[in-house]
Amino acid sequence: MNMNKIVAVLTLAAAAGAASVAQAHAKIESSEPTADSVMEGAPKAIRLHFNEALEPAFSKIELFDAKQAAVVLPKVAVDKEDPKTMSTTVPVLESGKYSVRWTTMTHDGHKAKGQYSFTVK
Ligand SMILES: [Cu+2]
Repeated sequence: MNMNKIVAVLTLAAAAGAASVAQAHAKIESSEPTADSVMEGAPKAIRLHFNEALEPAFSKIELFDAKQAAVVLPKVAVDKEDPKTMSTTVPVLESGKYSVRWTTMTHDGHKAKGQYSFTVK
């Protein structure tokens, strides 16, 4: 390998490294219910939209009421047509403040988690 080739390979490696850092983790882009929203009626589902495709086996949505008691939810599903979205249905919720906690993993093996709240009037 001559010197020019080595420089070219190193430049490519650096570019690849920069690209993987730039899209390092799944970021939540939007959600239903939206963060900090006050809803007139209880939501029937929680849907979370991300910037990258999600691994269903490592994706989870938990819901807690104002007393931090867990609301039992069905297993989360990643949309077949939109693998950047995961969702679950929710039982009928009484009025109050709820917090959503989510964890997920993208196809590159990076895990991400977050939480937000919404209020049912
Ligand atoms: Cu990543």
